[in-house]
Amino acid sequence: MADSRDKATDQMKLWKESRSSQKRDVLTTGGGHPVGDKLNSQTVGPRGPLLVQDVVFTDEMAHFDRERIPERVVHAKGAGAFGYFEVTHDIRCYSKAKVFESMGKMTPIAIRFSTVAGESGSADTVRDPRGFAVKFYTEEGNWDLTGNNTPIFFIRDALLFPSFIHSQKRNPQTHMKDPDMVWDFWSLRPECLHQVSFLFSDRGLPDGHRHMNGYGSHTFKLVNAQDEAVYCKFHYKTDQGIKNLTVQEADRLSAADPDYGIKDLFNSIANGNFPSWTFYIQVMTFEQAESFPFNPFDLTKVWSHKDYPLIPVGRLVLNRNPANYFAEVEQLAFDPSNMPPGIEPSPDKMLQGRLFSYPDTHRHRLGANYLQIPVNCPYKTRVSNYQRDGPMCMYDNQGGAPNYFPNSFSAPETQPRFLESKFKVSPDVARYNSESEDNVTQVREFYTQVLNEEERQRLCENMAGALKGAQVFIQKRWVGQLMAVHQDYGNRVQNLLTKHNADAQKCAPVHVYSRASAIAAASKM
Ligand code: HDE
Repeated sequence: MADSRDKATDQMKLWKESRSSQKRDVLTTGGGHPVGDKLNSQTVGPRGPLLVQDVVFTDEMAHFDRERIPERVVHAKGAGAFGYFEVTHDIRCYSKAKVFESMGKMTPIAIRFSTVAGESGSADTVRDPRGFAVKFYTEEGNWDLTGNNTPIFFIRDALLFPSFIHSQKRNPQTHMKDPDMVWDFWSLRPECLHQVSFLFSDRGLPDGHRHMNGYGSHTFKLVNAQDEAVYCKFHYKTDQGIKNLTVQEADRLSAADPDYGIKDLFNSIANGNFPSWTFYIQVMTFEQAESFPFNPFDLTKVWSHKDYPLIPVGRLVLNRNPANYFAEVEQLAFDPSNMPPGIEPSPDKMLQGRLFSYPDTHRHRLGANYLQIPVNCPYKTRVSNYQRDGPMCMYDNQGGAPNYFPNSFSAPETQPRFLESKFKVSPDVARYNSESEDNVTQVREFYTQVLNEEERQRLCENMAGALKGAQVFIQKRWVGQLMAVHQDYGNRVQNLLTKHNADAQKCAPVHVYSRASAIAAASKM
């Protein structure tokens, strides 16, 4: 029986076998003092009480009391692994970034996959977008491509993100997931239509983390050695092939094997079956962006692959499991503002909002010196700056080097060749309303041209099955949004809902007490 266990399940056994010497280490306290007895606390007589002088006890308990750090406010459940990015095609005409510097160049990477709305202990196989974040450890600082498994997103203005996430997480009173909140928000913001349609299609339930694509999603800017810039999008396509779960299988796994995604990734790597993704870019010139039929920085829309073909760049390969989950995955901190020279942000309002949010959350979750944690540290370069001190400063704190700038003592200085590319802006500063910037054309194309008949039917069934939990006025508002996409889309979901609502009526209790009838009944008592 033991032979049929997989490597993730057998981790303890494999760890023991991997040790060069079978001799056991001496147990110590956190301070390194050898411990004589770890099973019995020091007490006055066999029945207690305990002694404050029992530092074996206090050292153990005080550390345990502080074991948890805040979980990520979104994307709390995840799996991580390490590997490399290899350049297979020359894109130096677009970007001077070191990571693309020469053919065959390999750059170490870390990747974390995640679900979005669930907590750290939630099931891996729920319908949710998947995070697909890649950290490249480059010689000019880390590059974090903190993407998802979809090329689009629910909203196009970062100001809405906290409310959007609140609506997807727990109700403030019941602490339960609340379909009214979920569908109320989506139906009030029609820019969600594209991402919600993607989410309720088959791709909303990927089969583990290896069988899905990743996307940088936003529009970025690439800058070459001549300081010429283009806009760009990043795509990483799975070499394992796309595989999705059926609703029934995903539900079964949620109960029977909630860590399905983590386990699949761990075992695949442990068995030497290294997952990989082919890495592409799409490129748009500034002139093309000027005459583009819609806002090229709108994260709720894609760029046509026909007009802006995928250009191959390289491949991402994962070949090492984390040696310790907390150290290397829980503390792994991605930040879209981690961009080395040659890669820059576009004006995308969502990307701009993220440039602030991520390092801000890391300072709260991991502390001001989170960039000194080994898995986050830009170890391919040497950090030289004027930042000093702060909690958990782990290195030499830059020793005796001056801690102010400018100075006269040969301490690090700025170099003009690393200046960001220049760009012109002219419009007025204002709060521009982006709610109705064509929310339907690309969704209509997705519904009528990307999906086949069976896929359309499954999308409508999945959507109606979730939407039925919301109040009828919210259902109606959402169906109204679908009608604006395509009558068939709206009608199908409405018909399925009508059936669900009628079935619910049949099952409803005969006496439904309203607040008024309850008060009337009470007054008769
Ligand atoms: Fe995130 N997001 N996000 N997000 N996101 C976080 O950062 C945020 C968005 C994504 O494996 C948080 O470290 C804002 C788009 C991934 O550790 C937080 C906005 C995309 C991960 C945060 C977005 C993502 C996060 C929570 C709107 C795909 C997990 C903990 C402007 C392109 C990374 C953390 C990992 C995590 C903020 C929208 C992907 C709070 C404000 C769009 C893959 O900072």
